[in-house]
Amino acid sequence: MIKLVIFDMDGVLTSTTHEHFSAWASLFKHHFNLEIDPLLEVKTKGVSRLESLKVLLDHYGIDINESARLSLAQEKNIAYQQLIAQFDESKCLPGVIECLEVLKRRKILCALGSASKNGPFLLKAIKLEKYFDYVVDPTLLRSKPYPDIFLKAASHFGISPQDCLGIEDAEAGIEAIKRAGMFAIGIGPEQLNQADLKVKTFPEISQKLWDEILRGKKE
Ligand code: B16
Ligand code: MG
Repeated sequence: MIKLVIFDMDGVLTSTTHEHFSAWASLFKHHFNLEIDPLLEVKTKGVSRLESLKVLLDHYGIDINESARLSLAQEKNIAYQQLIAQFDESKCLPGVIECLEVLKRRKILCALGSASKNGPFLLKAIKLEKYFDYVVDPTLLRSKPYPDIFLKAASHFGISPQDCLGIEDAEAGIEAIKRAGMFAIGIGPEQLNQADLKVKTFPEISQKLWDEILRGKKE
């Protein structure tokens, strides 16, 4: 029986993928005069800021020290925050509010399990804060695909991972949910083969299907 649902942010509640990637693109143009390949976007999805930077630096064979990395990551974040400054409730992805209402009616706990340190800001901006019982702080935890973020949410409530469900749009995130021993819903355009259930958008999950999933009958 599912007692806790852990939501990812980017690609699940709202989409910030474009904003993250354009902030990286301006940074690489400015510092290295490089146009970053759009195909790299998928590799930066769901992983932490520093991991995303590593993916891009490794791809272009750029070797810089730790303090230069931290400074680039900080600069990227300033650019990113400018791009999301005007986010409001119109940025919620289709069916998100209806899904949160279903869970609230059934008294199922909800947590945010995002790799983003901007998660609390976004949750407030898109007016979903009232639906969430807990927000995991990813600061000291290992980045997805490690299961830490999902396990932290479960342990906060003392709920067994098998009574938790995670919802993710990225390969790294689905792997993290499965490594945590939880039921994984994959959402969005990617294949996400490891997911227990894969949908393109929330409205695809009917009331009947929610019933089955929440009762743990959907294997
Ligand atoms: P920040 P999610 C992830 O969000 C993004 O998909 C990823 O591109 C980003 O690097 C990461 O958050 C960290 O974000 O720089 O704001 O701390 O999918 O885990 O909600
Ligand atoms: Mg995501």
